[in-house]
Amino acid sequence: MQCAKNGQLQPFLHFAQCILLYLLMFGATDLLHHYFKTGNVYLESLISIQAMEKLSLQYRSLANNNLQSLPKDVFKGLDSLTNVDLRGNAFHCDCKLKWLVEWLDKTNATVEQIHCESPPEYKGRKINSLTAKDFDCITTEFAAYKSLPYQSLSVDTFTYMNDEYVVIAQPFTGKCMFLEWDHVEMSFRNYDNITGTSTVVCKPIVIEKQLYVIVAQLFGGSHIYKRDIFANKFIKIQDIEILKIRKPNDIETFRIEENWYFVVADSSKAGFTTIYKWNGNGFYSHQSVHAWYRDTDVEYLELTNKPHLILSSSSQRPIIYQWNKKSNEFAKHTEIPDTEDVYAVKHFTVKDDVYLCLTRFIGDSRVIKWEGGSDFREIQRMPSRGSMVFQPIEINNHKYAILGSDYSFTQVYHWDSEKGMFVKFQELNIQAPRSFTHVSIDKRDFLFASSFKGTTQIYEHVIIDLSA
Ligand SMILES: *[C@@H]1O[C@H](CO)[C@@H](O)[C@H](O)[C@H]1NC(C)=O
Ligand SMILES: *[C@@H]1O[C@H](CO)[C@@H](O)[C@H](O)[C@H]1NC(C)=O
Ligand SMILES: [Ca+2]
Repeated sequence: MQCAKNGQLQPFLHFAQCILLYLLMFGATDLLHHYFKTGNVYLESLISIQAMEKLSLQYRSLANNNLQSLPKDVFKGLDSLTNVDLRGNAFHCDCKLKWLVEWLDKTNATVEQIHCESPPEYKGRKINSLTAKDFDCITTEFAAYKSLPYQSLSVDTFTYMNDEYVVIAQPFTGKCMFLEWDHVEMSFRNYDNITGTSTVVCKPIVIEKQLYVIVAQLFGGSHIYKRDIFANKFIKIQDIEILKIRKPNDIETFRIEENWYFVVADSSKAGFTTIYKWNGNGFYSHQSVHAWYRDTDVEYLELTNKPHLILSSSSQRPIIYQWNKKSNEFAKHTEIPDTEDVYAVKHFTVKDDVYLCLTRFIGDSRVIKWEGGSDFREIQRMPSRGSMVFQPIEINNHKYAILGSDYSFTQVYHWDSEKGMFVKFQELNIQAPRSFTHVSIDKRDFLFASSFKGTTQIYEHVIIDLSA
């Protein structure tokens, strides 16, 4: 029941109820009894609820009520309180009571000593010995935002002409579908498409304000497109050698000393994983690193300021290549030991430490820490059931790792910096997920989850204050 609206009281019939409710709400049953016994209810003289608050409600007792919590703002506006008795209750000291701790800290009223009854770690603690810092009330969640009615493989985000875009590879319609953010409607809308066949990866790369898109296809070869600003469309500028790239599975882009590169992992037996370099007019093959291995994934990262590539293959352990400054090429550096059947490797950092998420289709996916050189230490294992992606993601200082599954729920893990490992966080229902991509627009954070068999899902990363 709303008793006051815009400072005005509701009609008189409500008014009497409001007074009653008000007194009951604050447990001022003594006052209530007193007023009704003596018939001393000066309704007419009460102009507003605020006026009543300023009346003589200086002493407030909520003692011996077995209360576990108190509604927030129960004392709001009661500036004249001088005594509050909350003894004899069974307070549950969780986020819902955080406001009381803050209020106790700043009120001038005398409050009798009170204690927490629960949770166990706080049982017997004096409530006024707690501080707001004792309550960890901020949590996050990936909340369903929208589903897009098509299957997808790669999802990438990029900034172009000061706007944020998303490009999604649709294998069955053969499209690279571009989405842009509508700042007025606050939603994603179609921007343009590049139409082809069996598209597996659409990789954007912006070089000197010019947008290029590497479109990898299983059939009909792979191509490079350029955004033509004047014609306002994508035009094909280049084909990628069909002899080297037969069955592309993954593409990464990177920059080493002012030069732009991309690398295509090729998963056919006769293909070559190849690095291409931008020469000002087009991309030219720079180095083929791996032949005959059926590479499923490539990862680019820098370790002690040196560029590295990690290649995952279905036929052998992940191989790490290191950039050689003299030859301007990658050279084999080491391999990750004791790791068979790794489908993909992705890295993340915690302070200066580099960690790797290793995806395995069946068995256990793993998190390992790179201790320099050829030394790795296992941090933890996660059971995998048909996993094709294990993606680390950082959103506003929260670190996650998302393990997709073809046979069960996708598991979101959250990094626990005290434990130095991931802990279970949330389950998502996505059919055959293939990539997870963080898209940050207008101070909002989205997670795009591609799906090979169902609909592409968008989640919004939301922050929840449990004390609110
Ligand atoms: C407590 O008393 C001080 C000094 O009289 C005053 O400045 C302050 O506003 C009071 N605080 C509250 C919450 O009423
Ligand atoms: C891109 O494709 C979608 C459907 O797949 C269509 O609705 C949209 O109009 C296309 N956009 C352009 C610019 O052609
Ligand atoms: Ca990759």
